[in-house]
Order: sequence, then structure tokens, then C-alpha cells
Amino acid sequence: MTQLKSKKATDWTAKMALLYQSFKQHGDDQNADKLRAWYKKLTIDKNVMLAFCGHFSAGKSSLLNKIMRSQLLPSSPIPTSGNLVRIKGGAPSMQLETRAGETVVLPEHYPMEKLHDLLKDSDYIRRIDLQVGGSFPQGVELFDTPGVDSTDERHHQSTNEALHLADARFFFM
Ligand SMILES: Nc1nc2c(ncn2[C@@H]2O[C@H](COP(=O)(O)OP(=O)(O)OP(=O)(O)O)[C@@H](O)[C@H]2O)c(=O)[nH]1
Ligand SMILES: [Mg+2]
Repeated sequence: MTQLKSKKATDWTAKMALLYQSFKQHGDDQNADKLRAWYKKLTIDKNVMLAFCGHFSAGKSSLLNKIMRSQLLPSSPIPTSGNLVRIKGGAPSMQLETRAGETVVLPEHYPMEKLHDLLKDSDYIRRIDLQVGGSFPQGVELFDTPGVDSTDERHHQSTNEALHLADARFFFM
């Protein structure tokens, strides 16, 4: 985050930096992280971000699978998706971030069943980034999120972590 030299700075990046510093000073790491992610979206990624959120078993992951023409995301009639998934186009790759803050790159040709286990895991995994090839449009990022009415509190947390980044949110019910 940009370091401020003067509090009189008026551009929006400087204002964001001030806010970030304020969150940090008050120990509000959660909002500081959200702000940092938003800053990255606006200045580096610049992707259009669309979030699929809503009730569990409403068909979010199934529709995303249709869009990707794959079965990458697990789907079943019980609460299934356990963490935030960010999907974008590019050379195929999979990367996850644990709740402890570690980043793990999954090997090429990672087995689908094992990937599904990771995508259901809300205990250790905070977020999974999938880069998919084929005709997936560049400059677009789709978010799959856990059901907001699931009884697992971490499911709500994962969804809330992403919604502020989305340019549009599709609510499934
Ligand atoms: N009949 C019918 N069933 C569907 C449709 N879309 C999804 N399903 C089924 O509904 C169930 C739930 O679908 P998911 O895609 O896992 O729903 P989700 O919203 O991702 O659920 P969570 O990950 O738990 O939040 C699965 O058994 C799907 O096969 C649909 O359009 N029609
Ligand atoms: Mg799902």
C-alpha cells in the first residue's frame, strides 16, 4: 500500500492508504485485507468480477460448471462449497490460500476428486484460485461462494470476504 508523505494528499489512492493505515493501527486486519484486495483489483488486476452467491444447493457451482464446460466444482444436494473460489481465464493452474495465510500451488493434472475435497474444505482453506483455459474470457473473474444460509459460520465469512470486490452479484435462491 502506498506510503503517505502528506496528509494533504487528495487522490483516491492516498485516501485508501490513509484508511488502510487507520485499520492497521486499530488492529482491524480483516478490513485492512479487504481494502488491500480492492486496491489490487482497481490498480493491478482490473478484471470485471462477478460473484455467484445465495442459498446453499441453489445451483451456483452447477451453473459455473456449465459456463466452464467442466466439472471442476463439486455440486450436491447438501451444503457443498466450503470456501471462496475465484475463476479466471489463462494457462490452466490451481492455487490455494490456507486460513493460516500460506499459498500452495497445486500440481498440474491434480486429481478431480482431491480438488473437490479441497473445494469443500472450510476448516483449513480460505480461498482457491482456478485459472481455466479454453474459451473462458480474459479480463473476467467469476466467484463461487458457499451458501449464505449454511450453518457453518466460515461459509458466511468466505462469502463476505469477496462480495465487496464484485462489480455485480448474482443471488441464487
Ligand atoms: N433440477 C435441477 N437441479 C439442479 C440445477 N442446478 C443444480 N441442481 C442440483 O442442485 C444441487 C445443488 O447444486 P450446487 O451446484 O451444488 O448448488 P450450490 O448453490 O453450489 O450449493 P452450495 O455449494 O452448497 O452453496 C445438485 O444436486 C445439483 O445437481 C437445475 O438447474 N435443475
Ligand atoms: Mg457450490
